Amino acid sequence: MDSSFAALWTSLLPIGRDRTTGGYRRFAWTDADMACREWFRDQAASRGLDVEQDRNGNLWAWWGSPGRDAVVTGSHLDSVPDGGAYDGPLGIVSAFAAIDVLRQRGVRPSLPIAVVAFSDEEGARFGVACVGSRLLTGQLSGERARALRDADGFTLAETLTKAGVDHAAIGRDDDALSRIGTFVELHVEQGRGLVDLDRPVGVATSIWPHGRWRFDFTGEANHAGTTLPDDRRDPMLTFASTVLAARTAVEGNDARATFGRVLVDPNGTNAIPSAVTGWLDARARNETTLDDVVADIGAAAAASGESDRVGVAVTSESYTTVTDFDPALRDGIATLIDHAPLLPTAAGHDAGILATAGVPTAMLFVRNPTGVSHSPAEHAEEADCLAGTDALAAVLADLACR
Ligand code: HGY
Ligand code: MN
Ligand code: MN
Repeated sequence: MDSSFAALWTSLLPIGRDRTTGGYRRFAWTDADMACREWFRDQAASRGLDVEQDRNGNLWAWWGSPGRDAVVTGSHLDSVPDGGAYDGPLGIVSAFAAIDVLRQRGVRPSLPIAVVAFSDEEGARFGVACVGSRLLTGQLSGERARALRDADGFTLAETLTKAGVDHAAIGRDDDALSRIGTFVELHVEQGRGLVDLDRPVGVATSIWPHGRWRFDFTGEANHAGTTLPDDRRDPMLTFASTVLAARTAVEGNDARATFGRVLVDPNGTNAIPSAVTGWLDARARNETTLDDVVADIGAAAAASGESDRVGVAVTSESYTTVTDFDPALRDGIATLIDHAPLLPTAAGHDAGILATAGVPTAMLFVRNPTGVSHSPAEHAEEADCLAGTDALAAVLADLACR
């Protein structure tokens, strides 16, 4: 059976790739993201699928008339800074390729099938992850979303207007939501679970609870050479202690805590900073552990701030509760696709947002030989991607041919 996977994959690969690092910078509503959206429309059009952009900027390509009980598959096209090629796009390329497989086999679904590209899953530009699916399900209000700002000070409202999206209309979309009968997201695995199990494809059991917190450290700018150590109010020092506290807080816990983004003001080599802002990404196997870890880090930051005479303010920017995927759907899918193994993940996904909103949802993972993700080194072998496409095609046929 011919597969269209390679052609789809190759056509998307150059968009938004940085020549120096080889990583992707497909941030929401930038030129690279708009080019990815154009690619999506072209791929849908070449397959005779009708495309619509919903009120929240998510793209849908329909095989069959949009309607209730639709079998929806897809993922996201945006990336983290210098992200890999697979996180997100693999789910969308595999979705189009799976439709091609079904058509080649002469499958005639009785339910509509849709491919969806959710907007701004990574939150790399405006700070909140899964903006498109959170708006769709009402887990993020239009009011809060409109006010989100990027690093250049542009609000999401201004950005949407520039992209031709009516920002006044964003928010929970019951019409779009009520059409989804089932959602299945295929994703590259962001770990080595499938490598250890020696299997190309797996099925998700759950997503760890996770969130993002902004830590603002406020001190006093002063001269790097002439200011005595005891006279300093150095927020970098407090930040550094807090980063170490994050490492300590996860010791012995099934938890992760990462400061991966930092802003320093005024950011001069020979000046003590006046302010440092760091963003904490924290995750854990359960919510009690997550809450304890974040509380420990906050307490450590406050204690260091007191001894350093530095102000500390912690703001929660997003929080996602634990997601347990629909057990019957999950087990049925695993049986259908060659008794694929079941595994949890600590990565967030639009599938988790939909599951939390009550949509029957499942996820397929495709083996990642190194487990590396959110990096240009992220990878999946083509044979495994084809196995993923075949598995997805089998799942879509099973769900849509009732
Ligand atoms: O950050 C995450 O967990 C996901 O990759 N968006
Ligand atoms: Mn990601
Ligand atoms: Mn992803």
